[in-house]
Amino acid sequence: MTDFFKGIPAISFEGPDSDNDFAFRHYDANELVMGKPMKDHLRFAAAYWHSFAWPGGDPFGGQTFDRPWFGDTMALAKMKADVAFEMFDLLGVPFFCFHDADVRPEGANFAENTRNLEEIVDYFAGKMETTGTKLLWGTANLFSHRRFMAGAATNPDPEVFAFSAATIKTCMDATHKLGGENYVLWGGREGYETLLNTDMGRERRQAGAMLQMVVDYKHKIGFDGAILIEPKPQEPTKHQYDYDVATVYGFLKDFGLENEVKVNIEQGHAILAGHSFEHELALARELGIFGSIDMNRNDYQSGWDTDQFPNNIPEMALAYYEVLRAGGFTTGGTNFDAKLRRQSLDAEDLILAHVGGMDACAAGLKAAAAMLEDGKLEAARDARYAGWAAPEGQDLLASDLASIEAQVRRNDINPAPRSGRQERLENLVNRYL
Ligand code: XLS
Ligand code: NI
Ligand code: NI
Repeated sequence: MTDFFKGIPAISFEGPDSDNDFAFRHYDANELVMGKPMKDHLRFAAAYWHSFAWPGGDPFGGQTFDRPWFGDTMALAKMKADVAFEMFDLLGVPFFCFHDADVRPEGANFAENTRNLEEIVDYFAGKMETTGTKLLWGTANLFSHRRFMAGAATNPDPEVFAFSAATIKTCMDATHKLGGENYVLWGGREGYETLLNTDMGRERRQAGAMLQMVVDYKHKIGFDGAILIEPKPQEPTKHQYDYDVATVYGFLKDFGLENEVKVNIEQGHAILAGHSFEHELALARELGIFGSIDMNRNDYQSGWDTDQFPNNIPEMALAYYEVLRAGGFTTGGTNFDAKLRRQSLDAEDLILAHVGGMDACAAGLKAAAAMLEDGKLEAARDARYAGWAAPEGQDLLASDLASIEAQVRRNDINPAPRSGRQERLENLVNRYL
């Protein structure tokens, strides 16, 4: 045991009337929701990078957090792992997620990076074995080091492409070895700052080739988790190629990979793209590429990714409603891609941020399940499209313009507009919260 979380109790469920800050009010891991334990619906994961690697900087100032494991040695990397697994245990989160650069010191070259990663992977394996914590996904950080300033797969320099491909391979190996359930590709700096120096067609083809290699390698090593792309519209580059779910789908279709790759959808990225979280989730479901979620909350006034812990239960209910309508998670889960505010210095801030986030997810999930089980929303939606269930409706889609014209004349079709009843449905949703 380290003494980082000294004095902080393991968090348990005490119910909505509890007065204890260090308790769950809504998240009761084994409570059945639609016949399934909440923990299996939500599949919570903690994000290593925000909780243990981020120093609390912003564009105007550097480190505010003073963590005993900050520094670039293997011994400190192991201390960081000790603390991280203590947090997973205190919270009872079943999963975690990491980038290579979060968990190992940066080496002098590729070989040293890999050695460091492998040593930490073995260390993780021991901890996962004793604590039962599992890996939701691994990923490669191909955006922080200066070599990646112009992108990884989409870099103008083939040597950076090679370094990136090799790094992805080592991170896929690490994820596979640790029994990870997914491998994520967030397009760090895969985008551009100015078209004046950018060959967009070439960069897209490079990204397509890299993704194909990732899929080929997955099959080669027998990794049966999902490969997930995480869309984001801007930041760090002015324009990111994986703008949103629709853009990613177009890219996958272009390279024939739509049956091989799914998406990891992040709340804050959806907002930055000018969508709602539920829009992105629903679209991914309809396109058959829904995979996993990065749960956080973006500031609606800022133009960057604020990665706050989620706490807006009505919004989260709408998100989990779409997740449930997708049939829930298979390999995916709810990863808290969320960080403390930089003034939240204390160890207990880190715990309470997750407690609140987990509780808000649980409350949202329960409301979403009630929305679905009650059936009123589904019935209202079905009723709105009822005309399409009739044979005349079905035949239309297989018809042609000239026949339809004749039909409209013959039957004197003269449609009468009907209310969309939006306010009624919004009022209904509020009753489940
Ligand atoms: C950054 C992304 C990142 C990914 C993993 O905005 O959300 O944290 O989830 O690389
Ligand atoms: Ni993310
Ligand atoms: Ni993000």
